[in-house]
Amino acid sequence: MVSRKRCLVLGLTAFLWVAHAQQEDQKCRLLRKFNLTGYVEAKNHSVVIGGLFPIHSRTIPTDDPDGEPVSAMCEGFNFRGFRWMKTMIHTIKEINERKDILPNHTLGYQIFDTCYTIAKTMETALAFLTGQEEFQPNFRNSTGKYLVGIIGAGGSSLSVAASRILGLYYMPQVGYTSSCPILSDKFQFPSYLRTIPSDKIQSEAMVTLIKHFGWVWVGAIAADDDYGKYGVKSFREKMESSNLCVAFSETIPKVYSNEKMQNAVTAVKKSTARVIVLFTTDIDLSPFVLEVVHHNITDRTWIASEAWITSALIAKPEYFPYFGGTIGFAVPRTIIPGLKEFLYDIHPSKDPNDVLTIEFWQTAFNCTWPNSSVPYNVDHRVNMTGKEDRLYDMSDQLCTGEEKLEDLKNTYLDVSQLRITNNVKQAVYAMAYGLDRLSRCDLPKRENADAKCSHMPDFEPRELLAYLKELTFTTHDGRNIHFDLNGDLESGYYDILNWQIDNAGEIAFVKVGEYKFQQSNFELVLLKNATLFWNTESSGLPDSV
Ligand code: TCR
Repeated sequence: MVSRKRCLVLGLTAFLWVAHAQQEDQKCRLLRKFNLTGYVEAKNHSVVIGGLFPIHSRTIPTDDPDGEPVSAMCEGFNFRGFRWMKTMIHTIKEINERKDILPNHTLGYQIFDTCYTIAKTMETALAFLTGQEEFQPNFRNSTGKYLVGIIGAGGSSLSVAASRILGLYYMPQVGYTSSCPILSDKFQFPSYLRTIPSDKIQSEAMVTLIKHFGWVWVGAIAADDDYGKYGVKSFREKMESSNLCVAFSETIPKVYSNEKMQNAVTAVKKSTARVIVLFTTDIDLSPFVLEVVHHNITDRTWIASEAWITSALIAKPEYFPYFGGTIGFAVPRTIIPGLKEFLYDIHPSKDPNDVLTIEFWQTAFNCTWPNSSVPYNVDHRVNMTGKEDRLYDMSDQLCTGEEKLEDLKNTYLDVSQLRITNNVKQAVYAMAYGLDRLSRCDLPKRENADAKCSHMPDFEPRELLAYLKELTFTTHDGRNIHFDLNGDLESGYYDILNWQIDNAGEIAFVKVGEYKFQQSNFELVLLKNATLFWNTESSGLPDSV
């Protein structure tokens, strides 16, 4: 086992060294210390599950290409990603307390922040497999901790990157939010499964909705990443095969480009299409929203992809004149017993080394934790005017520790829309049920060469993968989860939500229907008594012909 691990390290090092040597003609000197943050609890557990979450939104640009290659620092604390990560820990605790799943084993975890960037995600994947940082439980490490699989890695571009490395070793990876259709390709991503439907289904759902309302001329805007581009690609294909027309197709830049942004805005303004699909995450969408407001673009109906339909970042009352009437898809919502209490059980005084909790506290309460070295909210983002966006600076107000979580109105604590959060929970359960079957030698029905009676915890990653393929289980809220051979959900549904304004002047996500799918069959159901809000002058159904 040890020699195998060493082999892995050397293999990767050699590869990186060659690339480096070609550039600089130096001797074998490859130093790039990983700079990763996260949580680990491995001691006293049989196996370890890895987790990848976007606890920050980006890395801080480093502009010294001649110096040592450095591992970037992160910024932009992401409360939603932090909640997802806490949900993984909560689920593992719950499973460890249950007597009916893995009664003789307990699960540990090793979680990293991806900072929502590909580079950081690659570092984490390498760290998982090679164990470059000694304290980390890696693939097979000397303390006998076994990394059995990874939950994650957040956005599709990140999962694709991680999966290209993890897949080489058939290391099981269960995604909770990466929905890009290419991840279904088992030739490229042999060990990837997910608890979110592929966007192949969502784009089909969008076209079905468009047909239902009689629209034929629809614009499309994508984020400049795998999610946006493949989402719109699949949407276009479905539109074409239904003889409907895509009026324009634009991308929203991820890094500042006024030119690209204006191209997208101009396309919207010039086109006669009144209905526009927006395939992007909320973080990438927000600069575009500001442009829509700035250009006073009203009288459009936006079809939302799942990633922004319930986003607090976009669903603000001040944007309602522009985005009211938005209609789109969301993964099912649930209530997770005990999660709220678990989320509230957080305080920076518990552990002075828990830098993420300190940063959480500082950011949430706009204060600086005494004697902490955690940078507070300096923001190096380049805004759409091309300037560095120093939105916040160190607060000179010290935190007292008496700040009240109850007073916060914060995404982290908002448990009213647990959707992707539930996908995280189910991804952890999938891994646990797979391990449970493996430990009991409950062989999958289909004949599968890799599925055999393996010894827990000492087994190869692909042996667990064999148990995960075509795994079926029932969730805490009675849903049935079944992975097909590509690791995709075989059946499920989306909620169809419509943005309306409630009596308190807040945006309400009103459920107006469902889109159900089962293998290649699907059904669009609009609730009979649902009233839709349309953002048109007449308040009637928009025309887009
Ligand atoms: N799939 C996106 C990422 C994403 C997301 C979200 C991010 C989805 N839903 C909700 C934040 C919040 C759907 C991807 O990249 O595949």
